[in-house]
Formats: sequence, C-alpha cells, structure tokens
Amino acid sequence: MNINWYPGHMKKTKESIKKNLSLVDIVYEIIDARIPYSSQNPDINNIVGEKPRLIVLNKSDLADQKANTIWQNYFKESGLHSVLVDCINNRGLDDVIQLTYSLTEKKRLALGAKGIKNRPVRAMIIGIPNVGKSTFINSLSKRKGAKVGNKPGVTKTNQWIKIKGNLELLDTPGILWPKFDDKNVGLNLAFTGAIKDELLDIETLTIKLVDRLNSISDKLIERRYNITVGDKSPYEIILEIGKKRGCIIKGGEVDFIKACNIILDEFRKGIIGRITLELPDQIK
Ligand SMILES: Nc1nc2c(ncn2[C@@H]2O[C@H](COP(=O)(O)OP(=O)(O)O)[C@@H](O)[C@H]2O)c(=O)[nH]1
Ligand SMILES: [Mg+2]
Repeated sequence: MNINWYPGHMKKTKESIKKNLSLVDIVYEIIDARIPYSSQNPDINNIVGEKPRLIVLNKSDLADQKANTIWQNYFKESGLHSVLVDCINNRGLDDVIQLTYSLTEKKRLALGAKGIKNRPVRAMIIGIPNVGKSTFINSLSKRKGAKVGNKPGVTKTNQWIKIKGNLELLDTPGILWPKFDDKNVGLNLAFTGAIKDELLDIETLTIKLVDRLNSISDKLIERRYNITVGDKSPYEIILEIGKKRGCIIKGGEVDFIKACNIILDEFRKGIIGRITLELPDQIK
C-alpha cells in the first residue's frame, strides 16, 4: 500500500470518517468490481453503522458481466444496495443519483414534515486505495479539477461539490485500509495494481496471475496470446508469450520480466478480457 497503516493511523482515520459521516445523509462505498471482497475494508459495517450506504461496484467495465450480476445479487441478499459504475465511460452515474434520492427519502420526508424543505442531500465517499474514489468524484462532478492518480493520502480542507439536482458531495474521500491478514486478498490487490509492484516480485506475481487466469478459463490466455495452454506451466506460458511478443535479450533469451510486465499491464487494462477474480461462494 502507498500508505503505511498502523493502529494509531487507523484509529485517526476512523474518527475523521465518523466525523464526516455525521455531516452526510448517505455514504458511497467504492469497491473494485473485479475483487468486491478483497477491495472491501474489513471493518466497513462498523464504520458505516446505520447510515444509508450505497455500494459502488466501480471499474465494472473491467469485470465479467455475469459476475457483476452475481455480486449485485449477493449484496442485495445481505440487505445492501449496490450499483455498477464505470467512471471511464461515465456509466451508472445516473443510477447513483437516483438511488441516492430513494435511499434518503425517509430522512427528506422527515425534514419536510418539520418544515425544512429543499435542504441538499449530502454524500461522502469511502474506500481503500486505488478503487477509483478520486475518479468517481471527478466523474460525478464532471470536473477535471480533483486530483486523480495513485497518490492517496493527500487531504485538503473539505468542500462540498454540487452535483446534478439537489445533491452535494464531500470532495475529500475517506481512505480506508484493506484486509491485511488474508494472503489471497493481498494477491488480488497486487494483481489489480492496488499494491505497489516494488513491494512484490513481478515474476512470482505474474506466474500466480497466469495460474489464476487459467483456473478461471484456459481460453483467456489462449485467445489473447494465440497459444495453447494445455499442460504447460505458467512459467512456460510466459516464456512463450515473451517469444511471441519479441521480448528477447542478447543471446536470444526471452526477457522474462518484460513478458511479465506485458501480461500484468494487459490484465490491468482489461485487454485480456473482462475478468472477475473472485465470486461470493469463494470467500469465507
Ligand atoms: N477501467 C476503469 N478504470 C478506472 C475506473 N475508475 C478509476 N479507474 C482507474 O483506477 C485507477 C485509480 O483511480 P483513483 O481514482 O486514483 O483511485 P483512488 O485511489 O481510490 O482515488 C486510475 O488509474 C483510474 O483511471 C473505472 O470505472 N474503470
Ligand atoms: Mg484518490
């Protein structure tokens, strides 16, 4: 992670999020649709409490469409509302706005009964690093001003951004910590690029990714790289991809790291396909 989380930092984060939560009517919990479980904060239910929550399955453009529906049903069965969003092509944002009004209707009616009318509906965003919080804020506010990139932790003084209709969004998202003690979660975060590559060994990561992709379907690698998977090991597969892509160093050997970087990069960009790495029945 770009942030080194330690108990004191986590406690502070939680307190500041709770403070901001008291200012809003609804919270948008952003998660990565390719890894809905792995990209969720472990303490999320406790942090959000009774506040209306909308789960934003972001990067849904990169995730498998059937799996998107499966996850939406899973959340629905847990009594949670979710919405599929793709911030790159601005999909699902109208659903976010519509659901925001329906999920806050009770409160708005209660205020209306007290004579408080047209008070803006206020929302804030929370989520672990790299799920697309900044991009989501930008897309929703249709501005290019807010900072987007892989540098979480930069905070400014809070401001309210006016969104379509009577909706206001807190411009600073709450950045939460991921689940630390689950190896598979760590791997999923690394595959999707949420964890910095320098912290992991690229070769091992790519071998594990190829293995995972093949466990989903041999066709993923076969279609993209036009090779046969068969009984080949991930190592052999990466070598073959490297050869095909002309990743050759002096002496005619395959530049293994270069091949690994191509595969990782193409996976992360969705070029290998729309792939969801975990389904509800695979999590504990
Ligand atoms: N394909 C795709 N990429 C997205 C989407 N939303 C964000 N991203 C990318 O995900 C990366 C992290 O986004 P960012 O907003 O910085 O995440 P944050 O750390 O949660 O604020 C960036 O490269 C974004 O371009 C989306 O809906 N689809
Ligand atoms: Mg950000």
